[in-house]
Amino acid sequence: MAAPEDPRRRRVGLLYDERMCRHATPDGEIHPENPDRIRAIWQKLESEGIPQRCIVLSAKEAEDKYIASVHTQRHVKLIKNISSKKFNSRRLRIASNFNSIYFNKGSSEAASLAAGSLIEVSEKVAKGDLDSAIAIVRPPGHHAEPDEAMGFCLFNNVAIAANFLLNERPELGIRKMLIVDWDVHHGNGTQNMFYKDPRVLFFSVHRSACVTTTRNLVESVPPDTGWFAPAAYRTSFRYFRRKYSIIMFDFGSFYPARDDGSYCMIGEGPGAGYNINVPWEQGQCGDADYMAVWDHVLLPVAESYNPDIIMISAGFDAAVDDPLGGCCITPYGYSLMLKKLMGFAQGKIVMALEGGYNLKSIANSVLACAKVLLEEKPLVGSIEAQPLESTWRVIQEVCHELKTFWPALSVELPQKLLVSCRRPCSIELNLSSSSESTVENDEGASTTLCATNFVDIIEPLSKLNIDEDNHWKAVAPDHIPTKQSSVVLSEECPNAQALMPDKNVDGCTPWRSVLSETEVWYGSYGSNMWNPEFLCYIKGGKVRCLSYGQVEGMNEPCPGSRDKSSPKDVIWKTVPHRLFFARSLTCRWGKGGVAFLHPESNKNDKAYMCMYRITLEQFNDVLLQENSLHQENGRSQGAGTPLLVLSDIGVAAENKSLPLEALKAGCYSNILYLGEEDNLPILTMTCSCSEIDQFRSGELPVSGPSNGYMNTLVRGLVEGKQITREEAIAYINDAATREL
Ligand code: Q9C
Ligand code: ZN
Repeated sequence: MAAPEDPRRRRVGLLYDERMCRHATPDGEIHPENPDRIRAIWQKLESEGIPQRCIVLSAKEAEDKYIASVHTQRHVKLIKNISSKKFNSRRLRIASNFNSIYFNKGSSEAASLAAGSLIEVSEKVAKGDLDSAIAIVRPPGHHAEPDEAMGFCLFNNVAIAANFLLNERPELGIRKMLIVDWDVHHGNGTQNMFYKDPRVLFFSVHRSACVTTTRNLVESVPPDTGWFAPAAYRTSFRYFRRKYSIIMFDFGSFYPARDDGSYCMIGEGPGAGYNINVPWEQGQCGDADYMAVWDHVLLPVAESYNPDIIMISAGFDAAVDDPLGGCCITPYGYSLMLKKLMGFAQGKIVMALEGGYNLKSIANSVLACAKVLLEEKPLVGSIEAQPLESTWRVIQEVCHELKTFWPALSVELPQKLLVSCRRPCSIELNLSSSSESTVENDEGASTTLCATNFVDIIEPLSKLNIDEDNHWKAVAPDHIPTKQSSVVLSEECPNAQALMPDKNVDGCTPWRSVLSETEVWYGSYGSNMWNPEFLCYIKGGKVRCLSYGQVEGMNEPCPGSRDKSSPKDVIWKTVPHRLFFARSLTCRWGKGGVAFLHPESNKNDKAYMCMYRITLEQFNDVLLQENSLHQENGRSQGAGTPLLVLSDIGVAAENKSLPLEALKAGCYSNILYLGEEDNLPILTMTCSCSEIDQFRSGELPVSGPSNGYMNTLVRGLVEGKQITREEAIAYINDAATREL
């Protein structure tokens, strides 16, 4: 609490309150978002004597009316009351209705304190009582939507404070604010709350959830390597992987797995141009990538916008060694990102903790930021790597999207950068370490190096010279992709490994390695048309966590495939088959029918199909999961013989369909051969021909899709850019109502 004697000394507010540690999992279950996070940060700052150099504040609960400025009354009431006794019996069930949320007896208070803390420090910074502030709060806030808690977030702390300054304290002169969200996840809640508001420029850099069609980027496999010739094919597969692993391996979903983190989301109405998303196409982004985005996007825009205050949704889950993020920002990187923002808004900066799950990484990163705000010593450190090739591509897309609003973004990036190389990344190192592992941070060691001028330090970044020799050198295509995806996986479905067949077989069983050399198109015509949905069968995951339209009973986790690498390509096609809905209850979708394709073709019918290029090994794993056999039957099934081998494809090709005896208990026991694309067979799974008769006779029920299922189908079709929403609805309705 020491009052600063030196009048030039920066007045930095530091807020921490032990009461926010009372929000914890109800049953003591391990969770990344746990009380130790803020304790670890506080202890680190104390051990470095930081609190003594700051103005230490404690938390106040936010008043309901301020929270209700961005949340619905219903949501405020729920979160405020969820910890009370009368919710004891319902708390667990209510939490399970939200995506990635838990509640206990301390949650209501902690949530109000976190929001109140942000109001408190923001007001003081806006007034000028403080130059800047760090609020070490939890639960985090940026995922919280007006009427929904999600992603470990209950109230949207930053949005509440931003709204407070703009609407409740106009006399403080805050008319324009910049919110920088550098948490590794998209700040969907904050974006939403100010989407039409030009007074808030929202900038988020995050890993992307959006699954883009890579077809235009990916060459097709060279001709005359037929799918039936695995040996010949191998060469092209290797070649393909080497060439394209970069753009493919992160292909898939990253929380929150929605499409609103896209750079196309630029704001609406008067807010158009005031929403900027920078979605990374892959993990591994680090200091150099963030600096590139700062230099080429954020800073030029901030310069023109000239905000009155900057709020940072400062998650530290893009930090090196974070168990969820997969990126690698060092404490020095964070300090640079922050330092570069201090040139705006007269240095009025409010930092709010969001995510960040490696205790050591977050403690060291916050420490580095605190030192920057205190401005006591010049920054010290260096950035070794160069931005990834994909970073320049993303920057280019973002600039293209926004240059009409921000002329400063019109400058062409040097062509050289766009065809640049990628750098080596210590990804293996990062992934093998958990939060318990020792992290040698360079904070202490590097203080011996001393730069006198800030410009000296950032200079090397602008010179990021491209080493032509480095081209593709660091790709390491054979192991990066799978390792990278397994990080995401373990978060999505911690039990995935346990559910996997073959779990204790070290290395690949022979059939797996053979079938992994062949690729097929898996044609999906149901919920799997929506990419994140299909990726559950590859990466693993709780289906319901990823989807919006949550459906009752849809809580069966998918173990994913043994080979978790993403589909190599996605394309759409229509096929002359009848789509229909049948069965009235499934464990995965609850009430309502599921999609089937009539096994026989009919030239008057047309069904949309989203085709994923995967290996035959993966197809086998998908087949098991789609038939829900991985649990009851998985061990013997998976470990023993595959359901579908190369010669079966030949049989299917001849007869157009192939019923699989081993799957006859499942819904989709019949393999259809739908032709070829790029010399690869197109396969799908549906019911058997005899079941068609049973559906017709009423022996087996025919039933339209439930609302949730319908939503997923429409989403898949619309996001696949095949048809409009209206057309999609009409298409599904027609399939659901026309007589079989
Ligand atoms: N399918 C923040 O960092 N992941 N939130 C759950 C379940 C949730 C992260 C995955 C990640 C939330 C503030
Ligand atoms: Zn996060």
